[in-house]
Amino acid sequence: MDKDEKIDKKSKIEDLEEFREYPEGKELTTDQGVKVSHTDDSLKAGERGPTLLEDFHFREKITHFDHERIPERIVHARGAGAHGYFECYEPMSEYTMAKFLQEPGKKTPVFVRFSTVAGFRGSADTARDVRGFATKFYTEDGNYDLVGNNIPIFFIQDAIKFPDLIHSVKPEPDNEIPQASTAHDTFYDFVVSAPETTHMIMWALSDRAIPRSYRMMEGFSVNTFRFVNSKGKGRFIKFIWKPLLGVHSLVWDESMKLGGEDPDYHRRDLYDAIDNGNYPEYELYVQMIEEEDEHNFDFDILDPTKHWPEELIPPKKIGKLVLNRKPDNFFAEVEQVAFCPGNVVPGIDFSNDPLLQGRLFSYIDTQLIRLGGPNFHEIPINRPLAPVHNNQRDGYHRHTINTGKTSYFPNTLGDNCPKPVPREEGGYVHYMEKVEGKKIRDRSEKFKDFYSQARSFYNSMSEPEKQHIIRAFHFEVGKVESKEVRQKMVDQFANVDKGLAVAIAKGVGVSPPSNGADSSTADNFPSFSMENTVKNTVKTRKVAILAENGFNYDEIVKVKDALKDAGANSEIISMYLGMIKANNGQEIKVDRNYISTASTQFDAVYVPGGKESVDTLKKRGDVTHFVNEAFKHCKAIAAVSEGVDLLIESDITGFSTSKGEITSDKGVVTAIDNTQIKDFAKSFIDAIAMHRHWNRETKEDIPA
Ligand code: HDE
Repeated sequence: MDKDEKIDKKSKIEDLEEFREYPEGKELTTDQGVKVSHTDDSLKAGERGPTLLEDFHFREKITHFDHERIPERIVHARGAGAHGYFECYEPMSEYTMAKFLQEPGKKTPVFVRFSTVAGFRGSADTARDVRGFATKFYTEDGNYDLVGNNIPIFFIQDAIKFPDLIHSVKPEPDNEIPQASTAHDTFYDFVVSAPETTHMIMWALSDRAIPRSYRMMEGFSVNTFRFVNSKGKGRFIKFIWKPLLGVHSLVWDESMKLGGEDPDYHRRDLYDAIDNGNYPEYELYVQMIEEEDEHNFDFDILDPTKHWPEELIPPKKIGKLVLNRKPDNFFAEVEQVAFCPGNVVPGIDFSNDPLLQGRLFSYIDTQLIRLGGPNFHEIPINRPLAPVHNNQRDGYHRHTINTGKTSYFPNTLGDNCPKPVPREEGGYVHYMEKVEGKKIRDRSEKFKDFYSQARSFYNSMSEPEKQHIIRAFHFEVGKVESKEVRQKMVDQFANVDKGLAVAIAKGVGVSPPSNGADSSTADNFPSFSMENTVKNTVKTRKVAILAENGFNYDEIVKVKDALKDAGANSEIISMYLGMIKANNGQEIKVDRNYISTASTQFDAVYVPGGKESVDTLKKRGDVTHFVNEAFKHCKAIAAVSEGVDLLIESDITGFSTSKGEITSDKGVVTAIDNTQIKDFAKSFIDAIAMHRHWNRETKEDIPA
């Protein structure tokens, strides 16, 4: 088989087949392949006697169990992954020789792992945090890892501070509190002690840090890399993944509740989407800066706390990622996958970004301890599809059986094999950047501007986004016990915007600043705001339909069908699981009851009519809570005929209804009669596509 044929979108899946084990119809054996006759009792000296050492089956079973755990990742411990492929859109040969970016339509297998940073492996998915977005491309030139995050910048400028940052954010060492949360003293103590964190804190306290789904967040390389073409010309680059469904968030109250109601919310969403054939899709963009323009920006392009605004450095769309297969085994694939930003292929190279330089060391170092030795590249999920030949030998868990006598180079006994490959034939040659300078521990002047882009970020936010940021500060800084740290936070963020600092101070019981910056004079970059994202689809959205016996059959079926046609899923919520009967005698299956779900697990709520059904709903506190909460979280809510009475009796305010008309008011869609049910469904779908209706000013007064 020729190489190009081999590395297509399916080949990693096929490569893994050799390692898959299927228990169906199989006999029980020991690890040595000996068939086991009895596994319920250990071998004893008499029925009531001691267990015997010679029971090899017992010893093997217990020993293996005792060693099942490996250390979790020191950061990004909590995650989920999926297989898929990357498809190149257009030839990029002018910029890079990376083979997977040369031909339109060329598909390269990938494995992606999404993660949170701070929480332990068993922590909740929806915690406020940066999300990891790590992609392993199994290219014909070897593995390329794009190990990014869903926020385009980072907290610190130099890798040497990473242990400090992470120690400050992880649970405090005396009591191991809090889990998966930045809202505590040591983290904000670090923030005020290292003001380079300011810009990142603005992003981390924005809605970017509480994504609705892994399928609805961007991915950024964060660090500056380099494209190198076949002529050896280099350009500075950054990568961006953009989700086709747009960038959408949860609201904070919702993400906290989900942490308890469904801690697996994001991984469940990812796997459900793949099961339903709604494959998560993202397009890859690259931003490029010519070497001669390196110094033409207000910020240093090697500074990882600075974003490259799309308005200044327009991203070029170069391909698409599709995730279409769940892992078969979480441990074997998601837990054992080992990413490293240093895994590059010819055509992709590094910059001197000091955060990146440190990362190049850290990832391999951490795999050595986490995966138990230097042969982790042989673990099935990590194995390149490209051939591997070298003189590295032995070590723990070596799989390869190297033949021959020579394991050194140069040699004569082995015809000098394996032989180095010249650049023209695909050998990796590092970019020949000229480097000179004194050995110093310092950073460039532009690195020391900690506030300009933080101001731009704040100035680029819509009003609701600004309010969410202020509330996030109230929550986070409000949890800091040290008044001194709280005061310092206010003083530090006065450098971003005085109004912001005054608002923070009010919420956290410290003095407002007397001076401060005016962010409205800073640059405004619409690309920073999630307000300007895709809002024209309801694909994969989940709608809760609240119904009891006596519901109006047509009002459910027609709306359900319209939602399905638009690509959304709906579920019937009722008091009890089983079937409920419509007012025309037809039955419908209940998907969830109020105990097993909550409004937080849906994007929208629909209340159909049917007098008996609505009369039952109106009597129930958990139903009123359901609609109140959906309203508070700014979700689309629809009700038709008697269903409207439920909304009127709830705490939802600020919407109008009028007989004979379909009214859509801040995402509340109502129709007092059902004569135009199709148009009603259309208005509801439009309201869901908006994602959230942030303009519900009164939502904070809603008791839910
Ligand atoms: Fe990581 N990071 N990181 N990081 N990182 C790890 O590697 C590190 C940074 C990122 O799903 C670790 O295999 C240092 C930035 C992701 O398996 C570790 C520095 C970005 C993942 C490590 C950074 C990332 C990691 C822990 C400062 C965005 C999860 C386990 C210089 C571009 C990968 C592991 C997965 C994981 C070190 C900063 C992304 C300890 C020293 C910036 C997505 O090696």
